[in-house]
Amino acid sequence: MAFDIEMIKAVYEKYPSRISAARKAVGRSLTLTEKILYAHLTQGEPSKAFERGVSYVDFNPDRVAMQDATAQMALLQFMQAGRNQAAVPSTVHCDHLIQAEVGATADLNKAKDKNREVYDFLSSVSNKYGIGFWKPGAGIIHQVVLENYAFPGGMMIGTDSHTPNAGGLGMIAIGVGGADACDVMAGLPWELKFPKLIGVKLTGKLSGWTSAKDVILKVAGILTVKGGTGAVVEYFGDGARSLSATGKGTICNMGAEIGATTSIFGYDQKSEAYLRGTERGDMADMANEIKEHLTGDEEVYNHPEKYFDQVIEINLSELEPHINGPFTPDLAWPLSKFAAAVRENGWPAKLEVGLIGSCTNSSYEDISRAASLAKQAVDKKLIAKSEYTITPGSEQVRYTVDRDGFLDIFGQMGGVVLANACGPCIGQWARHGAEKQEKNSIITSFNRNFAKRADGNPNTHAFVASPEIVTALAIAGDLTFNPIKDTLTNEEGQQVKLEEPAGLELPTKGFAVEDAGYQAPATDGSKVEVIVDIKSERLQLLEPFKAWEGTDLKGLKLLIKAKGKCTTDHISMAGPWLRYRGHLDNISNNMLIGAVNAYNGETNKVKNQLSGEYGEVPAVQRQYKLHGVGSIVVGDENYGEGSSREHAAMEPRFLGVRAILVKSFARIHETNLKKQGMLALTFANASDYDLIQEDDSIDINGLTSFRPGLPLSVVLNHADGSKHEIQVNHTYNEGQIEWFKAGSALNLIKASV
Ligand code: MIC
Ligand code: SF4
Repeated sequence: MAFDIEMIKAVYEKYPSRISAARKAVGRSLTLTEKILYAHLTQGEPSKAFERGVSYVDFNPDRVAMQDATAQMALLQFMQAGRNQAAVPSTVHCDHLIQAEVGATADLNKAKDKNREVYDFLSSVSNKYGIGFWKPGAGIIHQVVLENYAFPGGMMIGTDSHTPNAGGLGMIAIGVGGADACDVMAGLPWELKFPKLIGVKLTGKLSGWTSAKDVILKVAGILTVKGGTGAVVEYFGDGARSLSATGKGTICNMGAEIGATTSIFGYDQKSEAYLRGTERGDMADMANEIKEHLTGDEEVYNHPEKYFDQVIEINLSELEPHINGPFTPDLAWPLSKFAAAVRENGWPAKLEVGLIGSCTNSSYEDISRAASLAKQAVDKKLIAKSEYTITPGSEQVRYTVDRDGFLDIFGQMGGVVLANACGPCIGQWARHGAEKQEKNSIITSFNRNFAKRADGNPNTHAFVASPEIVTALAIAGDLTFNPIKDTLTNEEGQQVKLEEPAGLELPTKGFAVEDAGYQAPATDGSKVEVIVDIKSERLQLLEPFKAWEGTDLKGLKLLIKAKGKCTTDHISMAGPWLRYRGHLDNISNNMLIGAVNAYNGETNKVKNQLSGEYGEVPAVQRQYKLHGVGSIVVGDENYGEGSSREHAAMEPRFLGVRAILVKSFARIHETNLKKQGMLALTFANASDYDLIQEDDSIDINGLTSFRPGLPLSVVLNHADGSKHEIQVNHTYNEGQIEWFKAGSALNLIKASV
């Protein structure tokens, strides 16, 4: 990819002068995160230190990556932006829409047929605007990016929350909504609140059953699902240097689960080996020339407490394998404590399915280590008790592990190889019997395990672990099995023990692939036509949202007060709804259907204040819209956690919700709301959440003097005639207030053409 080499050269040329200017401006040594951020400032030479967690700063990312389920909306917006070409190298990856049912080939063919309209749209729109297109079957966005595009010291945004996977190769890679991607492709700077910095010092070395996944499972347990909000997690130390590049990718990938803006490792010999192993020796040579800039300053790593806002230390030699779950990725259990937890909590001990792979854990190393266990099972005459599936992350990995015999070993153990795609990780799983909603357990090497996510069954207890642990437990068919100490009975009635897994970081014979599945865009796309059928139920051209009416908002009806966890999966469920990701009207029928109503503890059942009757959330909201009545959604902590999908922000906007008022937001979701011209507000006093009543009509005052840093006031008009006035905060800067006024950020871009 010659174009990339030129781009990377240009980035690297700026490094020495920018870094020394930054060091001078800041007057101290620099972390790696700061170096990369300073090297990508739009304003040129850095002239001052930014206040972490406070200052909004403009950056020029080097790349944009989009996956099919979010690219549709991103590109529908980009089509409105009035540009001829994407301003920075960009790619689209078809990975989310392939449903796992029987196995790779059949599932992929079925998906190509079922999703033809969407693939044709994405392929032609990419072709038109100079965007690289990775066809269905090519692999999962983050793995394909790691193998082809990620480079040390680069900066990328991607319309998927696990974009930070590229941090494994030393790139600042951040998950965003489609509207942000649209801005960057339109040539505008990309804005980010200057992040806080969490340093994780890794000492020692992994061994035995422990793998890179356990580092992030442990960190998730320490920091919880909101502990990384607004922060970049930077890993360093001898232990960091001992991890493979793909292992580092796993850790950075799953950093999304602690809400981190991104995670990163410095450039080292393992990164170099991975670049050379993926036929990018020229990039490795270039990186070597400026390698002191591609890692944090020594002084920083010697005295991390002086440079990071928080420091965590983990000794890899003492780290135990972990299993996290159920229902949340931060409920971390060391393996030695897990069996007791299963018994005490009454989780189903019988393991129905073990699933390995996904964007998080599908490297050559992961697959070879898991295969070493599968081989033992076959050799020791153990029959795997659970169903077992393997999702390779890319066609290159799949082809190579097939060539090296690993897929065959999995087959002998009874494993089923699924397409190179997201599949069960995002509810694209035709799991037979799931509709019966039986209580059951599954374990995956994926990253998220929110309720209903994999198979739509709220009673599926999903746990997350390394591919090695998933494989061992699938062989045992039992969640309480501890492969480090327990034995299993084989077909011949003998007690056998699994030896520690073993594998290779990179294939000794190198990677191979016949057709990686890439389609380069036309050099001149001006003649390429993009067709969207107006009768389509899957694609719909966007209509601009209305500008703000210039007054305070009075009499908003409370649509729902959501209680507890309200992730983007609760706000805009994936699985069967992925089908409508390009059709705003149709997908809006899933709005908030998974959120728990604080007044009755039920999902998708809220009071319609116009009729007094209870109805489904989208239906009630459509009634408000029909009657021209605005509404408001109230939520709890970390509202909008999880995915980058901007549908979770666009749906309420489209259906006429005017504000989302919560205790706290997850970063991507808050930005998505702002971009779409919605009011994203937080309670100044979290306990005011309790004052909101089911029949409230709510006023938002202060909008005519809406200013950065100035709280707004909210009046709760209760049904009995009493009132409460409360203060609410916001984080809008000047520019973002303009988005609100214009009705959306896109309306402003259009106006600027
Ligand atoms: C996810 O893992 O939740 C997804 C599906 O990849 C999402 C993107 C989407 O909803 O399309 C994400 O992580 O951003
Ligand atoms: Fe796909 Fe799952 Fe990765 Fe999201 S987390 S990109 S759904 S494999």
